[in-house]
Amino acid sequence: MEEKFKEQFGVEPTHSFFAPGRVNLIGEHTDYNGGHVFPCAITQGTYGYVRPREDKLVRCYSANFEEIGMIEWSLDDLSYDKQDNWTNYIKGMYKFINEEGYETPYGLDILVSGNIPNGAGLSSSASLELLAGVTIAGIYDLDIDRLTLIKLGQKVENEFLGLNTGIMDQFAIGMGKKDHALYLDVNTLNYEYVPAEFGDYVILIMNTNKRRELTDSKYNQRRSECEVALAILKDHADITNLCDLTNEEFAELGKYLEDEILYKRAKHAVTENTRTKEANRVLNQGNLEAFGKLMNQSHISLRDNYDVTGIELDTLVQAAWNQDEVLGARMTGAGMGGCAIALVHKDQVESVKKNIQASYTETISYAPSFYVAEVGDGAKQIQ
Ligand code: GAF
Repeated sequence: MEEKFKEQFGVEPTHSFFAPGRVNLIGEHTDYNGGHVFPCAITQGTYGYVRPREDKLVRCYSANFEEIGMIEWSLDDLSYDKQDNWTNYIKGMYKFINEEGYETPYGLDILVSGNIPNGAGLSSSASLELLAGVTIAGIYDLDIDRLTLIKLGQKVENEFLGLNTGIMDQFAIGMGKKDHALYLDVNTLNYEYVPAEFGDYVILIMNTNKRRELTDSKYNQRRSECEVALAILKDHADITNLCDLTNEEFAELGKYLEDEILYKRAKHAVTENTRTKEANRVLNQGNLEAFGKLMNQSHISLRDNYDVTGIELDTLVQAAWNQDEVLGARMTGAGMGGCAIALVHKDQVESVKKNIQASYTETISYAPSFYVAEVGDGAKQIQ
């Protein structure tokens, strides 16, 4: 990539940075409901090659979107502009870092190159936000703690781009640790690292190859539905978030959600949070069978209660469930396309892939892609 940088900018880069993607093992659509999540950073991610400039321009080039070409803007105007396309993630980080009082007096040339499949639910956007965060902190030698960068990444998503996501993705990407999953209580932001040890099994990422075009509106809609359900339940229970409830409490209170849609959304949030706590417990005990079953239940709830799976994810996950060498499978991330994960015996990965591919292709008419997840570190400076 140094060569490509030189080709585009005429000089060598002086620094390089990396931010990973993530998979979420379990705990889906719980983060903005004040629950638990259980993601890990993966070794696939986004690289940035950088050189400071003397003027105030930021010039951005992506090796993944060469057809878009160079995009440039000035640090004097950090307002959102649709024309600035993917570079809005970088611009948003500059804006909010500046608003925190940090100074970025000169611009940058930056070449970005990623190997996370784009729009596949492995958090390519949060990866770009955190890449921008560690780059800006590193280049201008700013003393910004990691949690602040994570929160600013979420703010870019929420306030700059208008997607009301929770904090899971930025947290996993900012705090990820090699060979560890991150068990996070989103309500308190307390977290612990849990060894991502799956014995004879590996996490197989299965990409539906369906892009998630409609994700944004459906995601925001789910979030609003949960807010309405919470407002109703607050009249009957002393709670701050849906995930404050146990399954048993919800069994009592659910009757107040007369609208079936609201009932199902809330039921997912509550039961998924319970499953996530249970998944942490059984993984710590090395009980992979139990972990796999929780993954399956999670998918079923995302399909039947939360309605964020769709035919592609359901077909892929069902094909995985049909394999004896698979302990569990579920969609990961926001859903509605994107990726699923399966816990597969390490000696059977090739045959499992072959069978899943055949069955998926028969129904969907195009093939899925597969990657064995390697759990890696969070965002960092490389050079
Ligand atoms: C997306 C969001 F960015 C996360 O905050 C989370 O809500 C996830 O969907 C669903 O669990 O990745």
